[in-house]
This record gives sequence, C-alpha cells and structure tokens, in this order.
Amino acid sequence: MTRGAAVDGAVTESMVWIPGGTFRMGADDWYPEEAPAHSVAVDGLWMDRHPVTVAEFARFVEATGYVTVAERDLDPALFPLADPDVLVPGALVFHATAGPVDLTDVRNWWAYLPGARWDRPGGPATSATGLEEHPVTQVAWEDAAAYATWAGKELPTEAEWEHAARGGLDGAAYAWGDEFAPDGRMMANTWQGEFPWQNLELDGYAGTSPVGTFPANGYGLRDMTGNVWEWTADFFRPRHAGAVEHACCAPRNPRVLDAAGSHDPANPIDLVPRRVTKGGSHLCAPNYCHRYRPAARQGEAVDTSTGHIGFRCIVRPDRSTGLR
Ligand SMILES: [Cu+2]
Repeated sequence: MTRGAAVDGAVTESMVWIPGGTFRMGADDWYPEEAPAHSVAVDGLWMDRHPVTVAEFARFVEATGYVTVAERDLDPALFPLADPDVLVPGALVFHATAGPVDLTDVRNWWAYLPGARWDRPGGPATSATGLEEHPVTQVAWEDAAAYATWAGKELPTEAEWEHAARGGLDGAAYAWGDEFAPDGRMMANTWQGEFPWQNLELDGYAGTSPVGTFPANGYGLRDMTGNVWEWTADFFRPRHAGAVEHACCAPRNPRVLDAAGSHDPANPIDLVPRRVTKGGSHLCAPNYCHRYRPAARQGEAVDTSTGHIGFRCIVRPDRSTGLR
C-alpha cells in the first residue's frame, strides 16, 4: 500500500505509519508474565503519535455527551461482597506516602475517590485545567474503545503495540536501547527514587507530563514508555503462548479475544475480566515495578479507572480507505 492511499479520514498528521515486520515479543529475563520471548509478525498500521490527550478526549465528550465508566453507578452484581452504599462513581487516585510502606499492598498508595473522573483526575476538588496536553487518565477500557470508535480508529492488539513501541530495536530492553538513561538523559516519564514515598523527579515530573515531552522512539512515537499505561484490545493471560521458533511459522497478527482465563486468580471473587495494558507509567520505579519497557505488561480489570492508565489508537490499512 502507499502512504497516500491511507491518508484520509481518521488518518491525519497526528498518526505515524508503523511498518509491519517480525519481532521478538516478550522477554525471558524480567517478570514471568513477559515470557516466553517468541517471534511474532504484525502488519503495518497507522498509530497515534502520542497518547490521547485530555483536550482530545474533551472534544469526544463534547461531541457525543459520552459518560465514562468512572461517572456511572456501579453494578452490585459485579461486586457481590461490597456494601451497595459504597458503590458510588469514582476512580483510583495515587497518593505518595510519608515513608516506606509494605509494597505488597497497593492500598497503601491507591485510594478510591468518589467523584474522581477524566476531567477531575485527582478527585472532585481537582480539575484538568492545565493538563490539556497531558494524556487523558481515569478512563476504563470501555471508554478507550468508545473514543476509538468515535474517531474511526481501533485499539491496538498487544503485539501491534509492542512492535510499535520497540521502534525497530528488536530485542532491546528499552524502547531506545539497553541503557536506561544514556549519558544521563531521561528518556521517559517514570519514577526515580524509592516508590511510593520519595520521588526525585529527575525527569522533571511527579505525575503525568505533556505528551511529547520525552524523545520519540525509532518510529516517531512519543510516550510509548512511561507517563501512562495504555489499554490494548487483548485480554490478559499470565504468560505468552508458547514460542514457535521458525520465522516461517511465527504467529501473524495474534490477538487474544477470549475473556475466559483473563481473571485474577489471586482474587477469585472478582468477576471483571482483565485486558492487557502496556508501557508502564510515571509510577513505575526500579524498587517496585521495572515495567518501563516494551515487553512489560499488566492485566487490568476492564472497569478500572486510574490516574496512570490512558490509551492511544490505531488505523489498520485495510480499513483506512473507507474511513470518513
Ligand atoms: Cu509499574
């Protein structure tokens, strides 16, 4: 296909062409959910240069009247053990602690704040004024998918996202190579210092940052690492499917469409399926979560809205010519 053929409708200057190819997906030397590393082939596609911003999401809400998951009442059937009185609209907001805490209990730094939502991401007393060029947060998976549909786009699969994040540096630990801060330069918005109490802000930001603040990867994409985790289309599995070691037989455009098996085994009463998020966030720190890498992945309940998850969209060339 040619670039020109696809540049109409939803595909604009805000997107970049990601060439297709075969790459090593996953990693064997980090967290178990990233293994096994295996060859995967994906087709070329158009991808948003940066995560969807607050300003972009505001245009969507203004045009459609869309109400995000964090603004809706919660379904008691999904929370059988919860007191219905506490099932009020809201979202998860991070708060730094005064000192070191038990890192196995996320409740030490996450609080469910009634009234927190995409345009009040820090809680009801906050606003998104001044954050217009930051990634939108407090969006559940359904919100991301609804935005994508409105924009004439889609959410990427995990394989598409990871291939794009690598920027052509096949097998590198980071999106820019194997060194975290080459020549001392911070390449992404992550957490430096001891999470969750000591944020040294060597990268200049305690929270999210305006999209495009940090260098682009090899494909011209910004913020594929850090700033916010990004929703993908795939349901989560605790490991990648087994490796096929011959390039001839690498899975092509794999996707995980089955919600069964995506649930958190540590939380058997949780009936909400999980989708894959990618890229790590401004809260990823070496002492807690070294996930500011293309191979890193987390399963997130689809109804979760937090201050460190956003998304970006893609357009596949087979669809792009018919878009308005
Ligand atoms: Cu992390």
